Amino acid sequence: MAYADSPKYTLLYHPGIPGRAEFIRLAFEATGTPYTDLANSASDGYATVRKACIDPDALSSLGDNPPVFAPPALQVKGEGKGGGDFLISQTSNILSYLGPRLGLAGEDEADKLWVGQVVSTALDLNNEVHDTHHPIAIADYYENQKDEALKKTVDFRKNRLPKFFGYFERMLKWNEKQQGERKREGVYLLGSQLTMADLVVWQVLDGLFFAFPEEMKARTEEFGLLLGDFYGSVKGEKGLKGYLESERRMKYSMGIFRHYPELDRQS
Ligand SMILES: N[C@@H](CCC(=O)N[C@@H](CS)C(=O)NCC(=O)O)C(=O)O
Repeated sequence: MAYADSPKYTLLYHPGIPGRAEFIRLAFEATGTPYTDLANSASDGYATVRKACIDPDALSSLGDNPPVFAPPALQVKGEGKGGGDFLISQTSNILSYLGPRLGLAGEDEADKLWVGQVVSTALDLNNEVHDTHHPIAIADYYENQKDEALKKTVDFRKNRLPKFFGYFERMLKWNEKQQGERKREGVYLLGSQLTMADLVVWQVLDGLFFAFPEEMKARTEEFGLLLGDFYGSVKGEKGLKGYLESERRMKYSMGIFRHYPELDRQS
């Protein structure tokens, strides 16, 4: 596709895994926003991602943009300071940039900040999930840190999961009260329509269902509002449903959400 006809947004990330880029994909997919997923769509796409986001010696990125520490990054056509492309990184930063532009940040300034607050909390949980299988060294194999991973995961499942789930349920209950009789199409964390908060929390829950199926089954009764009503409602959202059933939705494998049966709840 010629540059002039290409979508405004390009996502730069590793190929073949949902990873942290999935939060950004969900925002595009749920709103029907065109985007290019560079490493998954062009044969030399990942070379560009590596140059822009992974080169440890880079003193700039994609033209005049500052260096990036790690993917994901978002390229926005023509929005750079000198008229070139704009490049930003850090998942939470990208999501707060896109939120108001895609209509996923609520209705006013307070909503925008509250959406950011829930998104940041869900991304904290996402990081803790990652640390269950890599508690010691990010660049080393899981097999070399199995004992520590088990200790970390037992605490995570026992203490951290219910703390995060309890918080998200309190958000759902708070929002239900705020909305009163207002008509809503689904179950939301903030306001009466889908926001970035719903998408990010949903994605972490979905990954947890894959990584710890036994733990999640056991928690479903206790957190029915979150793991039943909310999870099911967001999954069925217009725009998202088709994507989740499509081939574009990549499978979990060796990314943040991994299924190691020995780390799951033992019956
Ligand atoms: N806090 C960053 C974390 C970025 C990150 O850890 N990216 C991973 C892929 S999901 C990566 O490639 N990391 C390489 C590294 O940290 O050395 C974000 O949310 O964007």
